[in-house]
Amino acid sequence: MDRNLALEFVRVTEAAAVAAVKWMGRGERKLADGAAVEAMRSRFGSIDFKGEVVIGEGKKDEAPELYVGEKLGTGNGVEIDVAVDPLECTDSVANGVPNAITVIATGPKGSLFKAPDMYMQKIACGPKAKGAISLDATVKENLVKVAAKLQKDVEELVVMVLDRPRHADLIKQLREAGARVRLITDGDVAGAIAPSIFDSGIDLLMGIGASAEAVLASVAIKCLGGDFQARLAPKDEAQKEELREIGINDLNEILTLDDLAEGEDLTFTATGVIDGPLLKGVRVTANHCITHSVVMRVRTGTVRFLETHHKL
Ligand code: VTB
Repeated sequence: MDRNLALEFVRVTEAAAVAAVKWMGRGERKLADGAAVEAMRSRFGSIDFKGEVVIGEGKKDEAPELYVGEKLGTGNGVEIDVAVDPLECTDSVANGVPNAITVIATGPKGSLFKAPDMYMQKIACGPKAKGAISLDATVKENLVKVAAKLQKDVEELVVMVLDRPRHADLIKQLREAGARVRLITDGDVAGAIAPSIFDSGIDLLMGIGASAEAVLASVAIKCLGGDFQARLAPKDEAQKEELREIGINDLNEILTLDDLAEGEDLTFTATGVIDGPLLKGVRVTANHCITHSVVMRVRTGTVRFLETHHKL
């Protein structure tokens, strides 16, 4: 892939973040998301590439823009698959709470797992604990193994978990084992990447979140050298049927980083909307709007943090 393409995509996530932040704290999740989607889509249109959305706002009949199957770019240039979350954490923006980002991951045709929209069980750790996590192990076993790799006591571990009733038992098990829990209202893309950021203060992410977020996070975690596992968690028979239709019969299968994002020709681009473990949010000064973004390329392992001052 043209290596400048990843840098082109930062203009797209920046535009979406600037558009979304105008809705911060206004209690309007749909309008915040709509603004991000529109900004993202219009910016994609000016980039020379032949893209197709494989993870997006939903199916064609559910989403007018950035739907799965939508073609992106001018149509000239390389053919790539695109996963987007124009606004990860729409509720956080509506409520003015931390952790919202705009995010894009790309890869060659067929490289990104075309995740049906459903829950996944997830576990993520950083590079030093690579190999120590398993969705087949108990919560305690994971903590003990990760602590050993990090040369810490279990009591020192900090585990990020989405604040949801479905996680009551997980949180109980984490606390009983001695670990500390950091609850987040939304945002398990940044949450899953956080353990791979050396100074995030987060050692693990555990719990159940959305499948699209798992694919997006996996590209960044792969680039940063961390580890991640996911397992599809269909909520009913209809979702199980959806999986059978695309040839997934083994619901116990653990999906690894390579299953979710194959190969090396992968990029991850994100811009902060509201401060989180990965990125600072948008700041507006008298003359500028300042955005904070990250651009990663798996092939080279390059991670670029960009602070951009947009003249108002
Ligand atoms: C998570 C979180 C997202 O969805 O994946 C979550 O990272 C899972 O769904 O920010 P529930 O809200 O049903 O728990 C979000 O909260 C929203 O996409």
